[in-house]
Amino acid sequence: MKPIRTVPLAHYREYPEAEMLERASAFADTMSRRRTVREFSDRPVPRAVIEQALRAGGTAPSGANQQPWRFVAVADAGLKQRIRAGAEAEEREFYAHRATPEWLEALAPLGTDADKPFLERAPWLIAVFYERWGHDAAGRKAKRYYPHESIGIATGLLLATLHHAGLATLTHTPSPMGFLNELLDRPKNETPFLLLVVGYPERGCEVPDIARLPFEAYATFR
Ligand code: IYR
Repeated sequence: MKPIRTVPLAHYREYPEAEMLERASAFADTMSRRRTVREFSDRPVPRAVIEQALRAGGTAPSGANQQPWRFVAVADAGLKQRIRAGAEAEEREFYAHRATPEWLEALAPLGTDADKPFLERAPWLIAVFYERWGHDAAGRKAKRYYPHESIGIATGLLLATLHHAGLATLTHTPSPMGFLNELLDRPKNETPFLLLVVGYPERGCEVPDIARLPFEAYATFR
C-alpha cells in the first residue's frame, strides 16, 4: 500500500464466536420478517427515527468514498400529493403502454396497478437520489465512480434500519422519475434512484402470497 494519512481503527468490535453467531442469526431472523407493504396507515412516525435510518444509510461504502447518495425525506402533505400525481401519471403510461405483456405477467402476483394512494397516506416518503457526477475542488465536473453499487448498498442499509426499527416500507420505482427532480428541486447531476414509502402497515394489511428462494438456491459454499 502506498503511504496515506491514517487513523486507528477505533470503533471496530469483535465478539466471541458464539455471540457472533447469535448476533448474525438474530439479525437474519429480523430481516426475514421484512415484507414489502402497499397498504399504509396514516399514523405519524417521528422524524427522529427517519433521521437515524438516514444516518445508517449514509454509512455505506462507496466508490472512492464519494458518497453519492442524497436523501430527501418528505412529510409535507402538499408535496406528497404532487409526488403521487407525478408518479400516477407515469404509472398510467406504464400499465397502459410501456410495459410489455411479459412484464405485466411477471407483476400479476403482486396485484399492482397505476393507483398509488399510499404516496399520500403514508407519513413519510424518502426520495433517494445519487450523483452521477459532482464537482472537484476547482469546480470542474467530476465523474462519480460505481454510483449504482454505492446507492444500492446505501438504500439497502436504510431499508434494513427502517425495518429493524419496526417500520414498513415499499420500494417504489415509478419510471421515469424525472418529476422528482422538479418537485423536490434537485439539480441535474442527481439522478432519482427510487422512492421509499415508509410508515406503519394499515390495520389488517395483507401482502402477496409469494415466497423467498430457499437458501440453497442462492447461496453456495466451496
Ligand atoms: N413501477 C410500477 C410497476 C412495478 C414494477 C416492478 I419490476 C415491481 O416489482 C412492482 C411494480 C408500480 O410501482 O406499480
